Amino acid sequence: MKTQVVIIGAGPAGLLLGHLLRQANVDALIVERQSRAHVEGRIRAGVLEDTTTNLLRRLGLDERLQREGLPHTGFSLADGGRLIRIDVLKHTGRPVTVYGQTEVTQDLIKAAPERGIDILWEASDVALHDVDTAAPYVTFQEGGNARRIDARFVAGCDGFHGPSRKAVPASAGKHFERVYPFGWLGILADVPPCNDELIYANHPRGFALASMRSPTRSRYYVQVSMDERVEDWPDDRLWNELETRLGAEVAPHITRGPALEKSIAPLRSYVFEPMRHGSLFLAGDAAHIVPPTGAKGLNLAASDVAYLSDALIEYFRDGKTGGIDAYSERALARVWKSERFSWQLTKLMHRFPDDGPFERRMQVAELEYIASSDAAQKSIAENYVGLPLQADVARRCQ
Ligand code: FAS
Ligand code: PHB
Repeated sequence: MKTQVVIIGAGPAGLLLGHLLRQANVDALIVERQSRAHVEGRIRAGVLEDTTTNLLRRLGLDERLQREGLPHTGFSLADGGRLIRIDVLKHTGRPVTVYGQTEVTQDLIKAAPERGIDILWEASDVALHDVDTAAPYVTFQEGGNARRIDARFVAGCDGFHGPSRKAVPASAGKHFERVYPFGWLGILADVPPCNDELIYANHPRGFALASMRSPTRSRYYVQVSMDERVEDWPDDRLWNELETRLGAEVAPHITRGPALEKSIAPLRSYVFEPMRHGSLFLAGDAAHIVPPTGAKGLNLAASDVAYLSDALIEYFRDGKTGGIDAYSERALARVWKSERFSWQLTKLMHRFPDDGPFERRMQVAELEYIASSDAAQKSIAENYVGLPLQADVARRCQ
């Protein structure tokens, strides 16, 4: 098989890229390891920046998002039972939208066939070849048959554990990583949310987050140590812990119900540089990971793809290489600012096992400062709604 861009991975990054390239008549093929049902069933992110919703609107794939997405003008930080509301609309003029990554993925997959986007599901042993040449190719097994796709470029959108990043020679790449000494135990339940907006809570027993997917479906998280297992957390224990950590004001509004999904996600900050090697471009979790505290993971994948699609379209339409040559530097500039915000909010809102009284006093002082300073709240707000894309790319992505 031959195409212009072969995309590895049918997560948000790969699917958005495939749609944006197709819309500009650039040929692309998506190769995905899992089944369609597996990908469509994943429960992950919940908050979209307008960077992401703009891309869906530009693709004409925001009909369900407009109908079911929940615009949020703020969120709260809770500490010692006190809620500090960050009014993102007042400080930035922009809202965020609560709409699950699951829904985004389903919308993009559903629209693929009618738009001539081929997704090869259940591809195994995916391997990248000759990425440092102008004629790279990808091999894989599909239904027991060995397959090969030749392309001009390879887009590695295969997440943290995929093969693309590993196709970059060790001498050509740099890793930056911080692994956190805890994870997030998440529960999804068909119960009404306890609050109209998200609440991030710092409690002596650890962090908790009250989020949602719709007026009838809630998503909650508690910080747990890495030696804990989902089996250690029957639903009642988790609901009790959420009531304790979210505080006496919120607890009476928590409605309990059976878990539709319950899982523990590890937390890490990770960046791989550069995000391009020869004919291979990395986008999304294949190149970087953030702790979900800042709701940046999915949105960074979208901003990477805004830059990458813009660059590849320029190359195939005008034969220019300015965009692809600038891709890594442009994407990383936004990635590092989101890494900083996610790391800072994680440090502020979690209890670290090695922290002592001084570190706790720093958290208290920072929360006190945020509660009393418009400037501090504006800073958090502009990072939470998403820092701007480079102006020329932003204009084309509207
Ligand atoms: P993805 O990991 O979503 O997609 C990569 C795709 O590549 C997958 O479909 C995978 O099957 C495929 N793939 C992997 N190896 C392959 C191979 N060898 N061949 C072919 N295909 C291959 N972000 C938030 O903002 N908020 C959250 O609450 C949040 N919760 C998360 C919970 C979990 C458990 C995880 C793992 C991540 C969470 N994230 C969250 C981050 C998440 O939303 C990512 O940022 C987002 O999925 C990134 O999208 P992609 O880059 O497309 O990567
Ligand atoms: C979610 O609803 O899954 C969610 C929301 C905000 C975050 C992380 C996760 O920061």
